Amino acid sequence: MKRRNFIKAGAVGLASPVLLAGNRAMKVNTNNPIVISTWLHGIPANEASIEVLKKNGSALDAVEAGVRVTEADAENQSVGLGGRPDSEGNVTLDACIMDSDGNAGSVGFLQNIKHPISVARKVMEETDHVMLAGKGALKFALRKGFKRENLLTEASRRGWLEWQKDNRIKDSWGPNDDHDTITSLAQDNDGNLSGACTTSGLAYKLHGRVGDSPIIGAGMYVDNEVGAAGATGMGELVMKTCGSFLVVELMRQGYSAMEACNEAVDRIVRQEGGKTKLQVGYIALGKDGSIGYSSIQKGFQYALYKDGVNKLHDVKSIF
Ligand code: SD4
Repeated sequence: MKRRNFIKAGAVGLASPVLLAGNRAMKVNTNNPIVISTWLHGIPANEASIEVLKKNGSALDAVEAGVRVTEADAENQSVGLGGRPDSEGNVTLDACIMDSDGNAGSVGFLQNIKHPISVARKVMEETDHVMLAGKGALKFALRKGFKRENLLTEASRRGWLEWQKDNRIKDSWGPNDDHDTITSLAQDNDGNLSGACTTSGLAYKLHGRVGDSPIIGAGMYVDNEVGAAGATGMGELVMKTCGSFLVVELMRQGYSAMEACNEAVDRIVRQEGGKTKLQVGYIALGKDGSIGYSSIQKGFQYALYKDGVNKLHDVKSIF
């Protein structure tokens, strides 16, 4: 553990290490790996993460392995291969990753690469930058050995053609519910936290639109002293409230993971004038192993692996 403000378990005679986060002591959850991911596809993603964690792997390796399962799933139409295209028929992907040392990498508006999360990790580990976008991100990925692929499946192409019939003439790129980003947060045996977020973004978005998912602090954020948080849903609302950073920072100020998620959702609703038809969901994982979740609308689900069980849970929405 790198941080200086860890009090070693032995030194204070406690069963778990204790960390000073801000001005309060927080018990650190160790030797009890946890993974929390958004939506139903979080279940198989968590399985892959667990394999890593059971072998004493890092939270970083775990979240990457987990979301890669979703990215590679052609049936899943909101992440990676098979993602729904933008209004012009291009599958454009956003992803970010963050480790327990505060390192971060991300890619936005990346095309033709099935695993944007792994490109984001390369940005984090092999460059001095945090974010690469568009053609530059693609060029970087190809240079790093990623394969150029067509990501538009027949099912997603057909959906896009259908959408065009009804919406193109109306210039309506508006919100729709056909989007389910995966955000995954993990804590490893050492108690370290990491997170990953990857998506094809809003279906039929304007060409060039980038959402919250590749933006550190919006789509996902990790502060290894306090906790981690991630978002799904209408990215514009998340970006305008720095959502994931807000959740983690509230935890630093003493909110529980749950209270922090609720407040971040509430913040959006207040910013929207007290009501909205749009959906945003948050998940959070505290350094002490606590979890939080909240969403504006009903329907949001999260997959939690804890104490040896990997299970899907429904979230009670605020509306
Ligand atoms: C976006 N937040 O691009 C993503 C979409 C999403 O569940 O999360 N869908 O705005």
